[in-house]
Amino acid sequence: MEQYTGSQIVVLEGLEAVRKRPGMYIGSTGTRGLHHLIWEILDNSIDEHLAGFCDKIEITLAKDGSVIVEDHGRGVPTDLHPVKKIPTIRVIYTILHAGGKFESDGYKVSGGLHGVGSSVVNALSKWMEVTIKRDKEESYIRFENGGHVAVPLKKIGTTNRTGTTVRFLPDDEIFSNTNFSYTNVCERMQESAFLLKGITIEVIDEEDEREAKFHYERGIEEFVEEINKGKNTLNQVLSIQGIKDK
Ligand code: 0RA
Repeated sequence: MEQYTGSQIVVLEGLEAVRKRPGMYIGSTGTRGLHHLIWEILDNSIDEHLAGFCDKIEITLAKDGSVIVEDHGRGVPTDLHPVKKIPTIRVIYTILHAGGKFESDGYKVSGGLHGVGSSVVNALSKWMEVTIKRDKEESYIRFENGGHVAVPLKKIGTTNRTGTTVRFLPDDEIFSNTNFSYTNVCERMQESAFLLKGITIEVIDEEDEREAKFHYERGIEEFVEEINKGKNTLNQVLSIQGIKDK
């Protein structure tokens, strides 16, 4: 266990506030809230896709009840945050954020309920591990019991790839139900894949040994074709795309 400095105590107080009123951050502590944990983690990977650096995301529902979200983006920077002067990884996973609506980020279109992010998931998890592949190095950090650093960021190997893997176990003292629904996750991921044309999203269920892959080159056009299936349509799907003000 690490020694805590003043600013780290403030961080832990923030995460403790999330544990006191989880509903304020994720809507509920039932099945819906539980699944929101995945959507929040996914949010960062989708932002990386929107920035043009991530074409594949894998979600694994692991046998131990944890969820693994792996993206093939640039990887979370492993150095100090340029503004906050603490490791960027801690900014993302331990500091509460106001949420997309209040931060002037016009590119945030992915769907966390309140856009409050990964630190909320960490706060509501028994443990969370983040593995980063970046700059030819593989690095690892582990948090336990609602966001306390258990293993500080360290190099664990070398790699030629880039990306971020987040694995977390929802806290069963917070959630009334900690069973993720493969069907629910697949439905949401299919919708995301329709909206984010070109991306590949894979969902893997380790317990029941099944998996699904969602990828649509034409996106929303294919979504409309899907809902039109088996119906008499007046015309073919027409899609028009443009860019305004960049
Ligand atoms: C900050 C800066 C950069 C990437 C990310 C964050 C990032 C965060 C997450 C979280 C999950 N997956 C992620 N992928 C990327 C870009 C840094 C650069 O210029 O390379």
